[in-house]
Amino acid sequence: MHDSNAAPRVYDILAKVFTQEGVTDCFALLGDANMNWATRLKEQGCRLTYVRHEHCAVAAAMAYARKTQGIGVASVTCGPGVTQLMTSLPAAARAHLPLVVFAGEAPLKSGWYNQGIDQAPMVTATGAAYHSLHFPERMPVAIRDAFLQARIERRPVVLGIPFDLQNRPWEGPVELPEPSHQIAPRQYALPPAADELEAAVNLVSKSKRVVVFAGMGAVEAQAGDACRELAAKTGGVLTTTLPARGLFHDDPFCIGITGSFSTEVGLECVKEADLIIAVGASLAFHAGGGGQLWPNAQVLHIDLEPAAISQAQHVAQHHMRADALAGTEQLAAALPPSNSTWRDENLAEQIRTRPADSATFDVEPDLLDPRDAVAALEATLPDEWEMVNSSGHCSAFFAQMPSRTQERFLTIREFGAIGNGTSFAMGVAAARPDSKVVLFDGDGSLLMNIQELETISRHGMNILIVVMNDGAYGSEVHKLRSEGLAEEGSVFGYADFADIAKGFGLDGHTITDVAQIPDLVETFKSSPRGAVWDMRVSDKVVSRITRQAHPQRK
Ligand SMILES: Cc1ncc(C[n+]2csc(CCOP(=O)(O)OP(=O)(O)O)c2C)c(N)n1
Ligand SMILES: [Mg+2]
Repeated sequence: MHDSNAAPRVYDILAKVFTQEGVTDCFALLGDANMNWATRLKEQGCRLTYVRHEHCAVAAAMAYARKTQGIGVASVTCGPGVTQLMTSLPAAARAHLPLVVFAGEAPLKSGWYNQGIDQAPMVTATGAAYHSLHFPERMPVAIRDAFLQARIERRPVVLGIPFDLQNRPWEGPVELPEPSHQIAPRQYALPPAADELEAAVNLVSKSKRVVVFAGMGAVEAQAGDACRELAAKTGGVLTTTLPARGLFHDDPFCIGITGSFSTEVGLECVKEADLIIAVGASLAFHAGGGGQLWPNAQVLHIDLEPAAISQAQHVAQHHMRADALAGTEQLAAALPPSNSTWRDENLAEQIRTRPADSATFDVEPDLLDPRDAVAALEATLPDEWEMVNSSGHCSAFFAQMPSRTQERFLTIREFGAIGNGTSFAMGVAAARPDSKVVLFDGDGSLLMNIQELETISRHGMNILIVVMNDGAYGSEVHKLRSEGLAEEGSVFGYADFADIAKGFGLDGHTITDVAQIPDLVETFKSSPRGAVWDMRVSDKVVSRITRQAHPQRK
């Protein structure tokens, strides 16, 4: 245990600065360059989740940051600890997630160190910021500034601190610097400028078929009700991006996600639209189908950073710079009543009753249609469980759970990497320790970081992993088949996840019939452990977006 009378070392003070920043959770994998600091941080009351791969420390911190709307903190050792982050850091940077990563650096005192590598260019290439801290007395201020930078720039900030410096006696001031929240500029809901509001009112008043399209900016600004009001005032419909899905889950005129995972009704609606009001959405390529989804619509972008060009597409012709809440509220309030006839009982019924995708496939009798599996999960899983969606072809099916709220949902997809599901679920579990967490993942993605089942088990996290096991890299299979190419590198057979789970100390079940699900829900409800459900699904069912993007070659 720590001798409180011992003269403090630099790492003691650095841990205190993190504690003073309000850090209550840190995801870490220890090595020479972070273990002393991390041990002190834990002694000061921070909860440490010790993962089995550094990638997963940062990925878990990403989900934690998203869920708490705070700063995620992770820690890795120098050299190989840092090089493991080359997939998670870009993912965090592109998703605009504020993180502070305490990384070591090789010791300065020796001319050579086997784990030494030039960390800065690798980290900055990912879009994260990198600061080498080489002057102990200034490190507390530099750490405080890193928290400020992460929050303001909404990206990861990596701190490289040579571990020989961390271990030196502290010779700096006794007083710690003021924490970042005390010096940060005030945040407030930026109202629209009068001329932009007036132009927006004119534009919207002239439109007959309005779609209010909300992204994470609308979620974070708590603009859900204001968007509903705006849609009602225009007689239009509501939709969201994939990460914001569920924001309007109980609105009869919500057409679900718009983008790769649109429903059939949703596609028809946006095709008919003459105006898309994008609220707090970055208008990413996939959200608009590369500009194909709404051929007849103008776009009004309400955002703190309204865009003309996004991801190389001309996405919006009209702009209103404002906070999502203030902008949407003021626009709704200023609009005259609409005479649009779009909203009617017929449309509501179509939204309520038509399947997301009505295509039919020849499914093997002993395997599940992924759509039936998801419908059964949707009907059975309790509303209050946190949901985490991962990646792969199966994510198109898992996205169709329209009764679930945004509040209890998380997906982070900006870098398009598989293998993050377990980490994201751990981040959510840490952020919401009193909730059960359900992860929906593919077999390939889960296997990519399967070692984290041990972390889930060891930390007693109450995570249920539902694997859509098609025995394959489904995304690749369907693309290879559409090209008429051999599928060999993408079909591996059905790994037995129930046994794998048990080997890691979790519960494991194989699901071959959706009728098993209600009993398994009851079992998990009363279980303190994590569990894996291995759902055996057919690889014959191809999602709409894959069929469209990769039609069968004639
Ligand atoms: C890190 C990384 N490696 C490879 C890929 C390419 N990739 C995209 S989806 C996918 C298959 C995922 O398989 P699985 O998790 O089983 O989901 P499925 O597509 O079968 O539903 C692969 C390999 C990727 N996106 N990210
Ligand atoms: Mg698969």
